[in-house]
Order: sequence, then structure tokens, then C-alpha cells
Amino acid sequence: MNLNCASTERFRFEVRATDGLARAGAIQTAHGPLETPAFMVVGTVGTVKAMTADAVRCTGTQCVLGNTYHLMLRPGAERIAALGGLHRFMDWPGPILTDSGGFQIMSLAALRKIDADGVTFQSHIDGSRHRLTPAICMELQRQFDSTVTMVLDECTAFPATYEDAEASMEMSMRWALSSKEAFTRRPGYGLFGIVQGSTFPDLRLRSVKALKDIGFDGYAVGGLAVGEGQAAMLSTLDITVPQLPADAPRYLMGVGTPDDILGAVQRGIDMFDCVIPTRAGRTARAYTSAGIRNMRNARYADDAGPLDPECPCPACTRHSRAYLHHLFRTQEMLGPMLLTWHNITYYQSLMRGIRQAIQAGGFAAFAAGKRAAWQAGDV
Ligand code: PRF
Ligand code: ZN
Repeated sequence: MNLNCASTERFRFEVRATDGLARAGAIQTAHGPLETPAFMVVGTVGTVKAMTADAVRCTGTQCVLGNTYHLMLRPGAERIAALGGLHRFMDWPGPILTDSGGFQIMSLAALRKIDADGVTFQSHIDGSRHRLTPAICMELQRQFDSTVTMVLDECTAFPATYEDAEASMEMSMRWALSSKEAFTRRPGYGLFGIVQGSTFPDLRLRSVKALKDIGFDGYAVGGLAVGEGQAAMLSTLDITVPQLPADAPRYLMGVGTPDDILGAVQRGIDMFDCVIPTRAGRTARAYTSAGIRNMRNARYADDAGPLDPECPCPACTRHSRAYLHHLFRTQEMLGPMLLTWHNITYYQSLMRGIRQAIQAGGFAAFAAGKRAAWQAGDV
């Protein structure tokens, strides 16, 4: 037996280089490595919208994210398990992280009622009633065969009073403990806790301490990018991240723009996920080395040049800005497909640049250079 085979690999995080608070490293998982800082592409219902799994691989993406809320409703966790798990179902053999559902229930489900043990809600699809508790949530993510399981939490709405944020955080910490107790440990699989506490420093610190006492394979920062603004988000990270264990990965949930990512990496975050590159791609917005371009704009109708001369993706190497503009004007499916491919490639190139800059001890100069180029762009 080969003891080094992926399925016997421990879930292991190694920091290889630091530059200020920024870290470059890698997580070894049952489904292969994840080099950090990493951007995980959102594949809510088991597909990265407008992309085949092969195309997602070509962008340099290492990990995709699924949503427990959506997948438990359709096609159902038992069905995914019977079909060989989410990796096989969606043809993604690499790492998959699944979000726990609490956040999506709050933003999508019709009727939802939280009690001390969990949440009861009605599907936004057909109104059917469902229940999620920490134990059920762990079982669903086990059935998906998720590489990284997230604890059940409540993403505290913003703004919140101190009392509401405190009660919500304390409930999330009880759910984190119940999640850990119900989680089935397997080699190469991980369970992440989620810090809450809104923008109140002492609540964030209490949340970090509660999670550290329980002990997780990684620590997510939740409850941010919910309307507080970038300055409040970054100052919350300033307080929170230095208290997290240095030897475990840190994941900022649902973030963000390229500029948000630079700011969070600078503060010690290792993992990100966000719908921005995929959603923007479907609505004609291209993230480029010169800033954001709206490909519907008439200025591109006769532009024979490449979308982004620095980008290796098919939209940039095989097509003109004029063609991309034409695809969106005519509402052709290839428009969203090509621009999604481009935007993900842009994000993954940014992450590779970040990792290399940290390794070379030049992260601050790298970030300043990126910001200057986005500003100076002709868009
Ligand atoms: N909790 C969970 N998922 C999330 C969030 C959270 O707080 C956020 C907040 N930006 C995004 N996704 N479970
Ligand atoms: Zn491109």
C-alpha cells in the first residue's frame, strides 16, 4: 500500500514564506494541494456557471465552492452520495469546499425560523419545509464528500446592535461546537470554524477564543462584506486575524474585489471565495490589468485589439474586443462563457502573482503596482 496516496494524506497546512503579515503556503488535502493565498471559484449548485469543469481547470483554479443550502434542495445530498459524491457528479477531482447553508438560508429561503438548535426554513424553489442543525449540516457535507466542511453559523445582519451581534455570535459558537462534535474526521478532509461578531472588536476576539478552544483545521472570518464597507472590513481583520492560530489556514468568506483581496492578504488571509468574477462575466464586465471594462460599451464595436494583452485566456488570445462586444449585443451564450473564463483567469493570475510576490518578499510593491495600473487604465 502506498502510504503517500492522496486518501491517506493528512489535512495539513504549511506556511512557506511570510512578508509582513502576508503568508504564502499550501494545504494538502485528500483531493490534492491548494496553494495559498487561494481564490476559490463559486460553483453553487455543482457547476461554475457558463463553464465546463475542464475550462475551470484551465483558468488555474485549484478549488471550487459548493453550497449546502442549494445542493440539499436540488438534487439532494443522498442522490449526490449515491452518484459517487460531488467531485464525480460535477467532474471536479480537486478540492471542494462547501458552505454550510446558514448564510444562504438568511438571504434566500422564504420562511425561516431560528431556534437554539438550528433553523427551519422553506425552500425558495417550491416552498417545501426543511431543517438544518449542526449535526444535519455535517451529515449533508459528508454525503457531498466535501474536502472542506464549514460549521453551521449565522451570518449576523449588518448593521446590528451590540446585543443582537453578541447573541448571534454566541449562538454561532454553540453551533460550532455541535458541528465539531458531529463531524466525522477523515484523513485529508478538514472542518473550518467561522468567526462572527459583526464589527465589534471584543465580540470578534471572544469568537476567536471560542473557536480556538474547540479547535479546527482552519478558521474562516464570516459576517463581513455585508454592507459595512471596505474600511470597516479591513479594520475588523486588523483586530481578528492576528489572534487566529498561525499554523492554520484563514479564509475570508464572500470576498471580494481584487483590491479587497490585496488588503486582506496584507492582513494575513489565505483563502477567498466570491461570485464577482463569474457574475461580472455574465453581465459583460471584464476585470483586466487596466481596471474594469464593460464590453457592452459602444467604444468596443470596432476595437480589433485583445481584451487584456497580458491575459492567456481564449477570450484574450483568440478574439477581439469587437467580437466580445458583438456577442453581448446579440445576447449570445458565448459572451458570458468567454468573459467568465477571462475573469476567473484574471483572478487566478492575480493570486499567482500574490503568491510569488510574498515568496520574493515584495508583496507591498506588487500591491501598489496593481492598484496603480487599475487607476491608470483607459477604462
Ligand atoms: N457565513 C457563512 N457563509 C458566508 C458568510 C458567513 O458569514 C459570508 C459573509 N460574507 C459569506 N458567505 N457560512
Ligand atoms: Zn483573458
